[in-house]
Amino acid sequence: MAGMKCYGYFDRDTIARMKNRRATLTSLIIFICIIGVGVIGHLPVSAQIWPEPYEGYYLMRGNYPDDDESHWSDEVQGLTHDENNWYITTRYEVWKVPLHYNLETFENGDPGVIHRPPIPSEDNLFNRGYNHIGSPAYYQYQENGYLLLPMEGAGHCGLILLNTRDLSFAGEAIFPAYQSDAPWFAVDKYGNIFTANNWHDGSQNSDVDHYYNYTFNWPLFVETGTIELGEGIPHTIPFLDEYGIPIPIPYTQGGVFSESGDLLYVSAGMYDGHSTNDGISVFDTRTGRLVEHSTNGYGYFNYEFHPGWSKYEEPEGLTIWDLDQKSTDETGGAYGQLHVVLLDVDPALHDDIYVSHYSNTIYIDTSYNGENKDGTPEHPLNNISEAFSLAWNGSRIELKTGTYPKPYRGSFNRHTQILASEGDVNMGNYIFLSSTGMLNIGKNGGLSLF
Ligand SMILES: [Ca+2]
Ligand SMILES: [Ca+2]
Ligand SMILES: [Ca+2]
Ligand SMILES: [Ca+2]
Repeated sequence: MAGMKCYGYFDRDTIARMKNRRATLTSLIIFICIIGVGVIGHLPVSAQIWPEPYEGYYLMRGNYPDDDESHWSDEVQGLTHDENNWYITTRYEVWKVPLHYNLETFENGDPGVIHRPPIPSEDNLFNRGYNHIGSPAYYQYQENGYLLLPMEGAGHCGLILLNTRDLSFAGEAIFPAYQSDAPWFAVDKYGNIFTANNWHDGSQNSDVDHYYNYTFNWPLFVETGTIELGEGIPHTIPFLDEYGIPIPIPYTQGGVFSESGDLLYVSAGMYDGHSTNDGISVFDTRTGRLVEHSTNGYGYFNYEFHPGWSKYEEPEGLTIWDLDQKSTDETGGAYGQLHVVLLDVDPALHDDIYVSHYSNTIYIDTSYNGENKDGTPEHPLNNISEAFSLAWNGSRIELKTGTYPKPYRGSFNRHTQILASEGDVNMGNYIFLSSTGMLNIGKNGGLSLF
């Protein structure tokens, strides 16, 4: 059975049946292994098998760059990526930076690095009525990659499209008048564009409590070069709290969908003071409701920023890119899955840049004796009870090879994946996971280990 994968999905009825029997663990192991052999075989877990992916990228891993003043740190607005490159926007310019570069030390002129304004040199942003680029999005249509830049100006805002291969201009479109600002773009898997107004809703001075959905006619664009935007259905989407009540989020700065499209991450805030619901908000796009919000200065989903005097720190854009499956050489030292910009505005001086990195994975190592156990790879927790105390919907718990005490006493009902890394895991002689083994726990199910 070496290398066999074991998977289990336990709904409430299954758990109830299991708890009614004394031979709970025996049933559990048999159930897991039957599913593993009969259904999964040796295939990796995929969204087809697990419709609820693990996209809760909430565990703060660190900052990199970390309060760094560099030639690209002035007025940074956001970032996105394709398979091999970062795309970073500042207020007036765009950078293309291959992933393998160190984000603190790369230079303009390094091979593969491109740095330019978003429109042809004979023209300029101001002549087109723009004074600000927001946080960008990336979309591939057919063979070509495109960078979508939200463009703001006095009285109107628009979209500029660039070819990612050389950041050359590919097209432009203007939004309807009610769209008074376009601080960020999030693009879904179909190429539809989502954005909020910056802080007012265009018709009155109320705080923004919604964002907009625009269709983009990609076939027409490829055929004719014309960008045709339409109103998506629904076109206006409210930000809802966990109870379904609309909430304002003024000063939104970035937005990105998780790969499945199930979650929308939104960053918000302003350098000159705290605003309502600033930080990072995460919405379930199927219900529209808030499922997680970052904390400021404490907790696992820590996005620490200090607006107002004296630091003037401002949240900016964000992107999702899984860098933990790549080597440090490939990533230039970047890590995690969610990457969020924080700009340390230094008025009249050069701004400093932070990029905060977050992960869905809680690490456990029974042999770790160091301090500051927080579930990161550098400071892992020691046992699965500690991990269950920390775990959230959409998390993963990764156990380093070893022998652990009895797995857990109690029940657990968060959507989590438990897996072994590197080698076999023995949990108290009750549960064994091979290096490719894993347990998957559904959001509405539950797991009890006794
Ligand atoms: Ca600083
Ligand atoms: Ca911004
Ligand atoms: Ca500052
Ligand atoms: Ca500075």
